[in-house]
Amino acid sequence: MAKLILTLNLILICLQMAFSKAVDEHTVLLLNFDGDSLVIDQGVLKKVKDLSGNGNDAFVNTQGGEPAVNLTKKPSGPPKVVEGKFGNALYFDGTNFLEVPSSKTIEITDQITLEAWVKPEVLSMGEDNMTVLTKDCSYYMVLRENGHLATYFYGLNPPGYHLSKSTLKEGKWSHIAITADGSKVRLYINGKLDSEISSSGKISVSECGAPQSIGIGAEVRIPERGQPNHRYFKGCIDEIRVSDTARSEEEIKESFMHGLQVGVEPSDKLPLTWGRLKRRNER
Ligand SMILES: [Ca+2]
Repeated sequence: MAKLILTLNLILICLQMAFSKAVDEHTVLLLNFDGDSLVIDQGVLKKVKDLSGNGNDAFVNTQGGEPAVNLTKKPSGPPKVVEGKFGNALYFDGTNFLEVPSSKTIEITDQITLEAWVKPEVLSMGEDNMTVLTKDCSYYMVLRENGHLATYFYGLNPPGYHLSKSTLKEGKWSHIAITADGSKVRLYINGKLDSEISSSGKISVSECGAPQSIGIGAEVRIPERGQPNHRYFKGCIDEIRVSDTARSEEEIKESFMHGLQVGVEPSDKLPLTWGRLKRRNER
C-alpha cells in the first residue's frame, strides 16, 4: 500500500512539473483565451487579459490602446470566441484583430520565443503576410507564401523573411514557434525543429520611431505610424506565448503536447488535466 501511495505521489509530482511551466520569469505575454481572461461587457468582447503577470492585456480592434481611427477595413466586430485547441480560441474573420500596446517587457532585443496554435481558414488573404503575431518594426510571426511559417526580425542579420520548409494546412490546427538566441533563428512546427538560420545582431525595438504595438490577427499600425493596419488573418488562434528567452526544443515540444496550463491550483490541476487529455484524445 505504501508503495502504491508513493508511486501515485510520484506520478502526481511529475504531472505537476510537466504542466507548471507555462509562466516562468521569462514569460512576458500569455493569452490562452480561456475563462476569466476574456473580458466581456454586455456580450461584447473588449479585452483579453495577459496571464503572464506583466499586464500586457490585448485590446480588441484598437490602435495605441484607443479606439481605432486609421483602418483599411472596418472590423465586423470583435473576434468570435470559439472552441480552441485547448479550451477557447478566438476566430479572426480577416477584418478584426487584437492589440497589445508596447511596454518594456515586450520590447525584446536579445533572446525571444514566439509561440501559438493556429487553424488558418485560408492560406492567403491576398496580401504578402497573414499576421499571427507581429510587433511592427521589431518581430514577426506570420504565414506567408501559401502556408509557410515565416519570421522577420528587424535588426538581425541576415535581414529579410525566413520561411519554414514545411507548410501549414487549411482548416487544421498547427503549433508554431519561432526562437532567436543571438546566433540562430529557429522555426518549429508541431513541436519539431523545421529549419534554422545563422543570425547576428540585436532585435530592434524602435526602428520606426516609437516602439510599436503587438498586433494579433493583423499588423497594427498605431496612429503615430501614420499608416493603416494590414496583413489580416482569417482563422483561429489559440495559446499565444511570448518569452524573453530562446526556449529549447524540449520546452516547445512541451507546449505542443500539453498546452499552456495557467491559473490552476495544484489541487484542481489534476482533474482538469485528465479532462483535457481525454478531450484531446477524443479529437
Ligand atoms: Ca485556449
